[in-house]
Amino acid sequence: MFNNVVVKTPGKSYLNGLTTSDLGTPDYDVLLAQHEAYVKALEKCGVTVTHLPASEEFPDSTFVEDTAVLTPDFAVISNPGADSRNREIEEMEPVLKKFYDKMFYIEAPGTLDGGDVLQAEDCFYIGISDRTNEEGARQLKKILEAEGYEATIIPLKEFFHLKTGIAYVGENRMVVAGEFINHPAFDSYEKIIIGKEDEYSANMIRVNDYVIIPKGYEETKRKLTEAGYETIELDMSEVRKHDGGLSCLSLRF
Ligand code: CIR
Repeated sequence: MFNNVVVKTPGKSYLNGLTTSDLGTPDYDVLLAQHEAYVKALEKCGVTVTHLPASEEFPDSTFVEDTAVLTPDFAVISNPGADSRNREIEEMEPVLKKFYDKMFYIEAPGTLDGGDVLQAEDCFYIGISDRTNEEGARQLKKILEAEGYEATIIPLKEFFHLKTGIAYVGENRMVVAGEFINHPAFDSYEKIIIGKEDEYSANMIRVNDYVIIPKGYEETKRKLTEAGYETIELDMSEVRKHDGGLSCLSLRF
């Protein structure tokens, strides 16, 4: 159960942010409308939304997920692996301090993006990617284990972030794509498998009674409906142009 989320309006500088995609330049007005629809969907899920203003200094800072790892009892401030994003944590730390007394920090030379961290009940999975290095993953594992959670480190082969290709939707079910479909770390879960052409839709979020999925993936929607979930579909076109997905746009706790 999530009670709170933090989101941040994308700034105009979003257009100068990082991307590996060849999907074209985002349309800022459409992006704002998509972000507003995202916030409305979260409100429908019953959470209180802390809505931060845009920060033009950090073009990618609407992707708040990368700045922290949150549990009910403590927050871990990450150390984002992209230089242009690293200081986003300076804007997020004071916000999270209002909610948490217990704070931990990933410290250099460790780097970690929250997009590389997946929680499934008491188990965490930590991806090693271009953004999260071994040292960062090791630091987070140590913090989590000391707090009573299990943590497994997963070196990524192809995906950008761990959660680019996997989501936990509750009831011991993992939504998996690509390199995670046959990954032994997820053998104990019931799997909802996403095909190659629908890979983008593996980044979805379960928020209380709903699973929010990207619009335009009928097969994915069908699989979730069949498994008993109520879905909300959102157009993510302008977010996708900068390698973002549904999970990236919020911190949920
Ligand atoms: C970046 O390259 O950092 C952003 N353009 C996209 C970040 C996406 N975040 C995420 O998957 N958690």
